[in-house]
Amino acid sequence: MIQLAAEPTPIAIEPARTALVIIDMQRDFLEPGGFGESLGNDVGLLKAAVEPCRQVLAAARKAGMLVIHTREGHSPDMNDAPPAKVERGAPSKRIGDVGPMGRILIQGEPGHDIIPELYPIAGEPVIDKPGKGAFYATNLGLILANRSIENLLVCGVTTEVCVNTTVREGNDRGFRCIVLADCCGSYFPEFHKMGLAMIKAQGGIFGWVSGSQQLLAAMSATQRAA
Ligand code: TIU
Repeated sequence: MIQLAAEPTPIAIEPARTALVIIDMQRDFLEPGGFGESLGNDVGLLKAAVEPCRQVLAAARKAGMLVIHTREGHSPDMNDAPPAKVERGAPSKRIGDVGPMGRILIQGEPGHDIIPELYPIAGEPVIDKPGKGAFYATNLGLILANRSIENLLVCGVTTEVCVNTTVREGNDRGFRCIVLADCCGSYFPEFHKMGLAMIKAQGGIFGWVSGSQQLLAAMSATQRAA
């Protein structure tokens, strides 16, 4: 068991029943010229999450933990893109428009791909999702059930949008969701803070909040004890 320091309480998790879920660490959100910037955001704000994610990813791989990556986006024909999403707001470019990294948020385009630092390796499921939550209209629940997963360590962007939505979906499906705070990022520092606060409030109403260093320390303590 990994004895993980977390808020509002410590939590014990069994590595074989735990998946690391890395949400939407795509060029479209983290690099200039993609979806995030088209919405008027400073994409540089998400950079701080990359190195903690990289360390956690390396540790999870070494421990043989299930690693799952997600990507938000749509098929090239955009049949899975709700008009209400595509037409929303007044972005400089809409989903499906051509930008410097290809068509915005479209599968197969450079911008839709995961950043090189966190690139998936063979055997790691990559979930393409049309919505903000990773369970909606995907086979994530099936993959987790088939592996008898009970706990999700959640990283990625953005804290208050796709991370929060996925944690709420996962919590309702019975998973213990533990968000690694420094492995997440937002275009709005105050939303990052509040996005985490609302997960762990009320005795952990949606889940737990921990951090990369707490997880790494807990994992090495487990290995030393073994
Ligand atoms: N805009 C924003 O904060 N996020 C998204 O649109 N998607 C994800 O969070 N992945």
